[in-house]
Amino acid sequence: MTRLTDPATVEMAVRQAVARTTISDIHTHLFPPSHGKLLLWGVDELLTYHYLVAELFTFAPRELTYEKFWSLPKTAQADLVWDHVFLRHGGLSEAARGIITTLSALGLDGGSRDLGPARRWFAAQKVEQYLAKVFQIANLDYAVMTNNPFIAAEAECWKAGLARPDCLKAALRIDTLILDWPTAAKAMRAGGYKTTAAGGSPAFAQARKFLAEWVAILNPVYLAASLPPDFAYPSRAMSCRVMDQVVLPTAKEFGLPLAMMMGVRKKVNPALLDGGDGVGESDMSALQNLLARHGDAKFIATLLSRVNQQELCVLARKFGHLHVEGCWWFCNNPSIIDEMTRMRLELLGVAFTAQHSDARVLDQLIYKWSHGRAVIADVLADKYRDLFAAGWRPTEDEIRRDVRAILGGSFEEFCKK
Ligand code: RAT
Ligand code: ZN
Repeated sequence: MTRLTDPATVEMAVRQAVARTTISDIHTHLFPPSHGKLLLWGVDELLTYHYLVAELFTFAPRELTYEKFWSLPKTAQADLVWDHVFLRHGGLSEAARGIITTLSALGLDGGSRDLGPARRWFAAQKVEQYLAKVFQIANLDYAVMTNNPFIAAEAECWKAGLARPDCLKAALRIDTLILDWPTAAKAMRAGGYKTTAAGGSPAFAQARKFLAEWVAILNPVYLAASLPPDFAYPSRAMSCRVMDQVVLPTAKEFGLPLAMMMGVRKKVNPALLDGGDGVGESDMSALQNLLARHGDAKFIATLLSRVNQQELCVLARKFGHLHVEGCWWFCNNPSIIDEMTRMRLELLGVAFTAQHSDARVLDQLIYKWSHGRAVIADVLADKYRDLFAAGWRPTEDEIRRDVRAILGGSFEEFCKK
């Protein structure tokens, strides 16, 4: 392939590649359509996304209590978000803009003040075909789900062997196991495993069997846990014993990376339900110690606090068995994605995954990726311009390869190595 010899052509090739590359979305909260109500989709689910419910309560009058809001039917909750976040105030937040991007991309009137037409349009969709349409608009090959065997409603669907489309891969989510052993032990006991609240070697051996069973059921791409800012390793805490005697041996046995999602202050405001968690700066020595002691395991990390991002990149330069991914949750905003993606390219080249959608509602794949692609294209265009100015002349193939790398390719290479 010929080398591109003028900067305008390079920029065009970069923007085209970002727009056209098929993305692998490595962290979502989607479910197979066969799992029924677990898979959220449609305009009322979009409007009641916990990011927007939290925003509603920044505006809502005092008479609208949390209890009152949660007691309403979904459509009435959605109406309240629509009224306060979009009609009485400009929907300028990232989550609010996302609704408008999504409706417009689906061919609906993004400027309408009336939810009626959108509601009628969604009511006429069939979920299986709609899923394929959303994947095609977002241009994804697959999305990785979050599969929690400690949630009974989820576990039942998997045990029933319901169909799963190829475009949805699993991730085995184990927060409960690491952070709340007594509850995990109780759930495993209910499944026939001899686990005791006190833990200990025989109970941990049973927990490893439990995980092995779920690895067989789900065929996950990785194991994952969301952890608080003060998560420490090593320590005398039960979480550390579970890590050493259950989680890491399982990860190593099956060659599965352990995804550390660090920095969540759980239930800062429990009344907001899913929207009630906050953020804190993580003690990165926990991750550093894990990496230093377990060179034979693989780790993926996404950090919730903006403050931790540089330290995370530096760790990834020190340890090849760490893969950095995503601008997570409160970092999934254009200004922060821009900053983080620049820093990652500057420190890591293309050995990272720029973003995951974290979509909880199927339709969110559309806006999370259209917004994400726009920022990533701007950043890459700048970086290629600087490289061109330094004397490098890339080919279109090389540009496409690098774009794919940060949108799924590097992750796949990491999982294979
Ligand atoms: O972004 C979110 O939707 C959060 O509520 C969490 O789901 C977070 O992404 C997680 O996976 O724990
Ligand atoms: Zn998530």
